[in-house]
Amino acid sequence: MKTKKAYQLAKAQYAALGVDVDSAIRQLKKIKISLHCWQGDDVNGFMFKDIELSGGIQTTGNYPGKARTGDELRQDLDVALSMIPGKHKLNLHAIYAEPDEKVDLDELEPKHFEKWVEWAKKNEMGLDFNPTCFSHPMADSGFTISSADDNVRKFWIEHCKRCRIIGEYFAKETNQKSVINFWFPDGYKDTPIDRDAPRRRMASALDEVFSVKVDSKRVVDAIESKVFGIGAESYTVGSNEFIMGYAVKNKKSVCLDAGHFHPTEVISDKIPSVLLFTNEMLLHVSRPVRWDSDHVVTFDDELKAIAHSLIRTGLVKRTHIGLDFFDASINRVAAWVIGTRNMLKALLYALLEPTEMLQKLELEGDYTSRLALTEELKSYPFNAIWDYYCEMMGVPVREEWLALVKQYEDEVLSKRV
Ligand code: RNT
Ligand code: ZN
Repeated sequence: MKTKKAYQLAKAQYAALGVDVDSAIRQLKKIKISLHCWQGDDVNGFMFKDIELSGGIQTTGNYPGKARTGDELRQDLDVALSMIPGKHKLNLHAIYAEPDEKVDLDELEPKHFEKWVEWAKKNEMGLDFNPTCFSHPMADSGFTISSADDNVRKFWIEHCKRCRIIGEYFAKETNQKSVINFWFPDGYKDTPIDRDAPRRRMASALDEVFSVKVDSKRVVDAIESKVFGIGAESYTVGSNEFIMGYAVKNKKSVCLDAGHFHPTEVISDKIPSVLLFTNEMLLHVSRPVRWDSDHVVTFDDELKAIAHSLIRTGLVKRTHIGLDFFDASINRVAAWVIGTRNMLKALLYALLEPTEMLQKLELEGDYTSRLALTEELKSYPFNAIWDYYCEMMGVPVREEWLALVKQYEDEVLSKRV
């Protein structure tokens, strides 16, 4: 193995600090990342043609080669997955259904996702799910399940109920838990008079959605808060307090999206607090640049802090790690590869920390040593362990993957016109 020599030297350096590198690798191998299908086609889906993305989210760029069909998206995912070490999950949105006939969101059934299930089984992957409460005429008012219009509210409640049945089907078929994430864009552009009624309506709509009995051992319901979206700058029904309160009261999971808080707030600090009062959690790892701009996840300080929060405490066992970004200005397969490899790298980086030793220093009040060692650790030969892990798992080492993505772009993506 070409990475072995550097790995052995690095291993010895970590061992001197009391870090067991092989155990870190074993732990990393078990962690699954849920790849979001929507990076592959700019959140378009296959159910409706030429629909504009709504709900206050936006994809920018028109890089050639986006997937137009389920088969193309699966082909692109296969390529991305061949460059990502480990077995992972796919996170589907409802609009990625492939019905034979025209159906609407309130008519979706498990059979409309058969092709995805077949693909997931073939790849030994789990499937997570999301109702799509945007990019649809019924969401044009800016409100979905908290709408004051009975018809609109009923439509979205029905859609969400069906999504839970579909999630249960995914879990049964793949024999892995399915996390269903509920996010609603509901809100006002300008200052509302009544900040209370929409929240009451959202709470009772959620009660109705969750009244459908599904196997709670297999299906995890998560709800995602947001501070604001484009066009809903003044009021968001599903605010952080609303979502936290609802989840804790009703024993649901919270989804923390890295881009859904004020710019100086970080989810790495929220993780332990949320998990103190809930059983499981979903993360939407994303990278906000000034706002919820959903940039590709990079190996930055907050990503490392998220990984530390999960690993140091063991909370990773109760956390479902999903990704959420959509960049149409670069090769979309590369976006998946970069973001997912970075998430895994950050987890490995955290796993290679002598946490017990640092914790002891902290308890003893030796903050000088705590700072000195955490800073020195930043330049330990972590990359040698990562390279070895990639080679061991049969995926490209370092930037080798880039040439393969470029080749795929030349041979396949550039022909999609
Ligand atoms: C929107 C939320 C939500 C979406 C996906 C597509 O701000 O983050 O999770 O990004 O459902
Ligand atoms: Zn999100």
